[in-house]
Amino acid sequence: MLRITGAKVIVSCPGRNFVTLKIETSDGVYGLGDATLNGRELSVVSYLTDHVIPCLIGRDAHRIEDIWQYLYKGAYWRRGPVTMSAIAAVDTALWDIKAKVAGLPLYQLLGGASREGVMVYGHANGTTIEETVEAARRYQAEGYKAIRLQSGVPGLASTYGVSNDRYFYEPANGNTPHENVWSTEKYLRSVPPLFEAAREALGWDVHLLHDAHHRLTPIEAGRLGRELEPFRPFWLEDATPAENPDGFRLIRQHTTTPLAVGEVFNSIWDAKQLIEEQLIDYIRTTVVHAGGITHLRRIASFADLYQVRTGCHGATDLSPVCMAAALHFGLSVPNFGVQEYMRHTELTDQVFPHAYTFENGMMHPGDAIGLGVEIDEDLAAKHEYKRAYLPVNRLEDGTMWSW
Ligand code: GCO
Ligand code: MG
Repeated sequence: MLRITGAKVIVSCPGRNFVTLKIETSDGVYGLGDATLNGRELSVVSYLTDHVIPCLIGRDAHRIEDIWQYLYKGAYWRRGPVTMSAIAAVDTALWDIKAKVAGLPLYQLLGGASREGVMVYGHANGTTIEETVEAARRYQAEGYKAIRLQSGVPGLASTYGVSNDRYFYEPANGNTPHENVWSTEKYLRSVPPLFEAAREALGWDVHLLHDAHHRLTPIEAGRLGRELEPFRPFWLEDATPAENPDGFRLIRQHTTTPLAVGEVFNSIWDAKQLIEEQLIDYIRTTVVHAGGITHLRRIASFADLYQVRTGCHGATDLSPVCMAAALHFGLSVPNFGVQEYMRHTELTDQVFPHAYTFENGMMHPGDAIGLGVEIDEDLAAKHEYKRAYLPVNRLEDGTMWSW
């Protein structure tokens, strides 16, 4: 038995907030798990410190599945982003520990490599089509095989996915939530010309992606998907809010553009109908928000029955600990599709030194034992938590809308 002797939650803001769980064991091996829930970080800190950690001390760190079930079923109150992020952090840290004890990189415990590397997509954005296409050219020159395109919408002051910095996009930045203005009509006019210009400039040997960020109705999404078909997008993401999965059936009736969804899902139950009715092509659940490696593997196995592939969320609010876990998962899982990769800042990478690498559009988790990611606790302690909210959206007449 490998006893869990301690666990602590490390909150740090090296440019943005991250919550990291560190679990320690009787033989000195420790493991890390990401528990960051953007804009709601301290709820997970409290859930872990006040409720989860007291139940962990003394348990056998090797019993990953049993601990997962204990935390999931044992809470009585099931699912939800706070609970599932906390469970995810425990699960990730326990896999890190098990792999370290085995003396293997984690992916070897998950069945070994199913491919040579993990294809990632980067984010090209700009305030105009020309700027976005220019940014995409730079990604292509850096070897990216898949690029997400987000461009400013004429007539709107700010747009999701568009930042001043060409490399880093960080939406969480207000001490209170920023209010953005949204117009679906203006947006819908702006996307097809972006894809047309991008295909002309970049050719056909690169995958192009787009995120509608939950803002369309199903019929609007159907139209956008259909208008993008000539440009062969890799996927249209979060076309419509997914609380009502039936909406995706309506989108499917109108377009063959592949659909991706699920970055805000936290369990297999959120995805079940979408997967078994083949209403989506890519499932975007990721390690930190969907119950860790254990639960993500369950979702992927289920999705594989329906030829749905993985496309894990990988924005900057998922820490390098989550990124490492996602890469071990992505390298090993049979039905891998693509992995999102938004680079972290240099300071974040200093706080979380890691073994994973990027080369020629592909990433690899590296062959360090465990997850292959560390935390520099002294440096982390120098960067205190700073409250930061995601923005909210209103229509031009003031009506609240999905951001
Ligand atoms: C993406 C996502 C992010 C989210 C962010 C929220 O596709 O990368 O939509 O940009 O908005 O992760 O915390
Ligand atoms: Mg998204």
